[in-house]
Amino acid sequence: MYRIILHIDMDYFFTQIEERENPQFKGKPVVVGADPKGGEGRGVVSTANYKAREYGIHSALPISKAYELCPKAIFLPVNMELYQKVSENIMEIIKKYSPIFEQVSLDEAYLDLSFLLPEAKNKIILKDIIKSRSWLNYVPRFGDGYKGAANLGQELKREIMEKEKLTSTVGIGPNKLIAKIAAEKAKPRNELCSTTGAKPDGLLVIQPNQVKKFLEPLDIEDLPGIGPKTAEKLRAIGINKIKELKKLSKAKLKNMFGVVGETFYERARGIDEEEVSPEEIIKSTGQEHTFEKDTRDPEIIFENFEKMIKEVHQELLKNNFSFRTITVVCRFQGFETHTKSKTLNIPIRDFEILKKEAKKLLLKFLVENPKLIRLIGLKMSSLK
Ligand code: TTP
Ligand code: MG
Ligand code: MG
Repeated sequence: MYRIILHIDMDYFFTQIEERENPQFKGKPVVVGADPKGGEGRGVVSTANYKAREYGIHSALPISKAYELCPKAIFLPVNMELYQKVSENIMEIIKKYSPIFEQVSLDEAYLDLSFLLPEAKNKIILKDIIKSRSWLNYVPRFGDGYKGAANLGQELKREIMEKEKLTSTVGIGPNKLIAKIAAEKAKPRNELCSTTGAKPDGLLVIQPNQVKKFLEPLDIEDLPGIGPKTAEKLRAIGINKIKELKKLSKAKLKNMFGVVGETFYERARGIDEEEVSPEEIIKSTGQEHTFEKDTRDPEIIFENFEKMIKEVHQELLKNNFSFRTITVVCRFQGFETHTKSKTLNIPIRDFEILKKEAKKLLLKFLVENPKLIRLIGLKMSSLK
């Protein structure tokens, strides 16, 4: 089905909020994350503003490394309460722009804008959604089709700036995949948007007939789902660009990467049927814990892990969610990081099952790898 999807993501979110609250930080490198403790700190960077990124600092980097790269940066603790409040305010603004809204993280959301399509009036599904509110008034206000979507996107950015004094980036395309990549490419931190030649100004529209030309020159790691490990395997056989990835058959990709390989085949061609789904507002929840010292002491490890299981479970109950997938993260000495997951047949919320499955996963790490452990994490996803 022909659709128009918008993706919006706030720029350097946590640090931009800190800059807003502390105008004296403007123009200086700012890092939000764990305490660097003069270079001895053991946690990671949550995010860095663009000035700090010039030094090579980015999300998930060890805070000690960030300190080494730029000791004069302003290092701030994570003020989650503030960021959450700002996030709520922003989401309230975003969801006014379409009846079909999905929040994917604190600073990111999708809107289905298909009601702007000239033929939308005739579509029964859309009619139903539109009935309750006068979404079709948006057509005379913004214009229709992709042009209308671009105008709506600009207006959305402007309203967030006016009310929250924060910049954001918008991507628009025929599906979630293209909208997300478009937003990534339009980020003001990218100096040049190589495929279009346009200067990224925080909004990029990719129409259906532009998808192929937009995707093919991009790097394989620009494709959501292809991380450094997958990319390494592909680069080993000479595949670096999406255009090159398209030479591999579905069977070959499945052979190399299992079922997800098939999605790479679709994605390389800009195909993504996933709906903007209002129900799954939070897709995952979890926690991480970095030990004061790398350890193999089962008492320390499991005491922290059980505490984490309890807290994450309580968070789920509070939000009235059940889960299907349990993921355990283990970071060993030297920052080597591994994850293990278990997906259940049906969504549940039972504490005992969670505890049993999560501990089984962690135990596997301990059995398979003799190294000291630096960090453990627990994540629950496929939330309902
Ligand atoms: P992102 O949207 O990934 O990053 P960002 O908003 O900081 O920068 P960009 O302009 O590139 O979008 O993440 C949103 C926030 O989520 C980020 O400000 C901090 C938090 N976060 C973490 O705490 N840890 C992480 O590893 C990542 C990726 C994000
Ligand atoms: Mg962001
Ligand atoms: Mg984001």
